[in-house]
Amino acid sequence: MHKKPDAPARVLIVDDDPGTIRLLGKIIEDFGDIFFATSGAEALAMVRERQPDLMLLDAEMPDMTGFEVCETIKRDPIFADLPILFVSAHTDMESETKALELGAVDFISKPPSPPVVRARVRTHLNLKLRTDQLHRLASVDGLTGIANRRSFDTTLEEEWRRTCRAKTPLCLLLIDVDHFKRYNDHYGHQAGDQCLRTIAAALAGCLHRPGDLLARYGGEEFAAVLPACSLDDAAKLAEKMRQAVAALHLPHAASETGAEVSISLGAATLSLGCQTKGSDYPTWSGACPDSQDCHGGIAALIAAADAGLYRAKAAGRNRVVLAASAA
Ligand code: GH3
Ligand code: MG
Repeated sequence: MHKKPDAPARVLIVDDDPGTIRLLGKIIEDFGDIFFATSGAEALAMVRERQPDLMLLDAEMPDMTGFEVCETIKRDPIFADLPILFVSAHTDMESETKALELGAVDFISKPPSPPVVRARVRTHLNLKLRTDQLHRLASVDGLTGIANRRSFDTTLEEEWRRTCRAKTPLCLLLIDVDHFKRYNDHYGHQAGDQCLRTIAAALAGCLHRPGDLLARYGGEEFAAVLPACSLDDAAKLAEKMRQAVAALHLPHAASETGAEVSISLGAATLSLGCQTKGSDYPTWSGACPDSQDCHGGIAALIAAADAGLYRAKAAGRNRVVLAASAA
């Protein structure tokens, strides 16, 4: 989990002894937003709810030891990056080795020395900040500021698995700018870049649900991953996107479609056990990829949306086409 740049650092202190919590809290009080948990179960709930940037963790607690807490967090891919610093009276080599082997970044002995705690917390918070920056750089498209292809691939795979578990529909939109080569040829590559930025912002403005992802799929092509969304709703959203780009009234004197920039869209769905009876729209039902077929299934979903896009282009562009069965 990565925090927004410039937000204050969030540090979780976990200890069953309120005295130690008070002491540690006082030592690092100026480091950001400090909050506490007095048991392992409470700590795990807080990690999920408040997504701390760093955790100071007592090794010995009655219900669940710090080692168990650490192991649980490191097993969860969403929270595995959380830097955990053990704070323990057990300064033997065995405890320290165990903590580090479980994925902790540091081990501080009790009673805690204020300068040592401050120095170590500062170092690991700085590292966490840089890791977050790198994650952001690795997942954002440099030109448009929306998610990049890498992010799209990861999200689609995660959502595909979730869809198969939850049996809720998953929709995919592929969006392509019409006659964009001609746009570049006519207005120049820099104007083309600006046009892509403007279109990306307009498309992003159409998405409001937290799970939806808009990404630059490549060149002048965008993609939207829409989890738990019916094909009817995806079709409405696709049409809203088409209209949002039309409403920009960006001149395109070289376009064959009209005098303004337009987009074509293909929509497809994966719907396992949740097909809408009487729907006018064709629905693709793939095999459940809990088996090894995950990548094949994702490829088929993309191919189905791509087929819709191809038909939208062939039918005259500036339109939405819902994909026929890809199975
Ligand atoms: P169609 O309506 O069939 O999609 O035609 P098109 O011209 O849009 O499609 P084509 O694939 O022939 O051309 C895509 C163009 O998009 C060519 C390429 O130079 C341009 N393009 C791709 N990425 C970028 C970019 O990052 N910036 C700019 N300015 N142009 C780009
Ligand atoms: Mg194009």
